Amino acid sequence: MPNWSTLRDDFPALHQQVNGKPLVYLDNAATTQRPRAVIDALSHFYERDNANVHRGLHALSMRATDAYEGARARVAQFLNAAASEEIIFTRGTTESINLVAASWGSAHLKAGDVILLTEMEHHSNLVPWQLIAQRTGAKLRYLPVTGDEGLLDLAQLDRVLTPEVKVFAFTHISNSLGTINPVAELCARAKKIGAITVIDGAQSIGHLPVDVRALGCDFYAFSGHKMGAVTGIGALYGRRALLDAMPPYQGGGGMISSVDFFESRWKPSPERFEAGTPNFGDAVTLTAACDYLDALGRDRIARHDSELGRLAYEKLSVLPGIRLLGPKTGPRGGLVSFAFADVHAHDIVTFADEDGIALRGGHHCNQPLMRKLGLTGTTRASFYVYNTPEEIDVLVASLRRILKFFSGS
Ligand code: 7TS
Repeated sequence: MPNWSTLRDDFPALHQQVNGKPLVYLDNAATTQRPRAVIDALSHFYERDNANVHRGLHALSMRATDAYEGARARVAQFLNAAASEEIIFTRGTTESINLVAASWGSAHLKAGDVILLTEMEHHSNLVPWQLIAQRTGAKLRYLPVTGDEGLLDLAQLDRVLTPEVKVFAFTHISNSLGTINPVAELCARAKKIGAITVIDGAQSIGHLPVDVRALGCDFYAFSGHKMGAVTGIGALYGRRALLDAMPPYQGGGGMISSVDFFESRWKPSPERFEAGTPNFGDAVTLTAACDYLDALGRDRIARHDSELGRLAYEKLSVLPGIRLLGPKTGPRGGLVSFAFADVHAHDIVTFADEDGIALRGGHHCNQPLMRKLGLTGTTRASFYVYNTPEEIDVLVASLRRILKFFSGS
């Protein structure tokens, strides 16, 4: 049973030195570390249960199928979905959003329609919509971001959310600003004009309690590797009625009810959207990750991450010449993004690595937002359950050393 006081012991990768210093892992928005329970779940599956799912009548295939479908039920419960059939396994957030854009978009979008996004979207919630817009003739429109404070400009919502909008897709938590968006309100506003909503949950899934029915969204996309599960597995939640009316995204084995030489008929969701051998081995790690996070308590995780985000913002704000992005007050996720006029983000990341600190520097797949803010990129420190206030002090001391070096003093 995980326990907050011994939490770091659950994550083997944290216990190492980097460049002779204890690792300070602050790149959790890119990927989190995995708890032992997740690594064990993966080994256990391959050591005992490995066989292809939904095909065999032998014991291992049945165990593997139970583990795979068990993971689906666990994810449905984790998100408070109405049914397991509303969970489609994918490679992660990117594939989930591509699935909605390609499948729902090809069936419903046409010239004259509008796809509404926000200026803070990750390329994963931007490029798939550009692709379907090009194919269907629908137009893209953006809800603006206020500036460095990184809030959605809700005063503009009525102007952009017009009846031509058929889909409104937005991130729950910004990966480069730390903003927590009022997603339930955005869903309610979209519903009023009959638009469907897609939430990019890459940065919220492991950090906040997520209840898709309370949020009122139509789709919610996430990646397992950002919540302690392994890479290569994630999911798309979709409302049953919408999924049942969507065409397949890919064709192949497992998704058909019957096939003729010239045409085929599809199974309902979720099989319809899971052509080919699914990633059953990695799916079992979602069960272990959901169990781990629920045992810690997702409200408590949210408080912990948000407190670290705020503390980091405060402690970094005294550094000379720092430009901090994201909300100054109000809800903030567990990450902080910053820039210095005279020191490139890549230099900061490289120098911090000498102190054992893992950061990320660059545009964070938010190029249009960075351009709007007049930046080429930022340095980002992002936190998770195992990070501590002391690690923020290590970060601040390292940044002081780096600034001193670059100022030549
Ligand atoms: N959406 C958001 C908001 C993200 O932060 C990311 C990944 C994705 C989508 C894509 O997730 P994937 O698992 O399909 O790749 N964000 C980051 C990041 O901030 N640094 O590395 C990956």
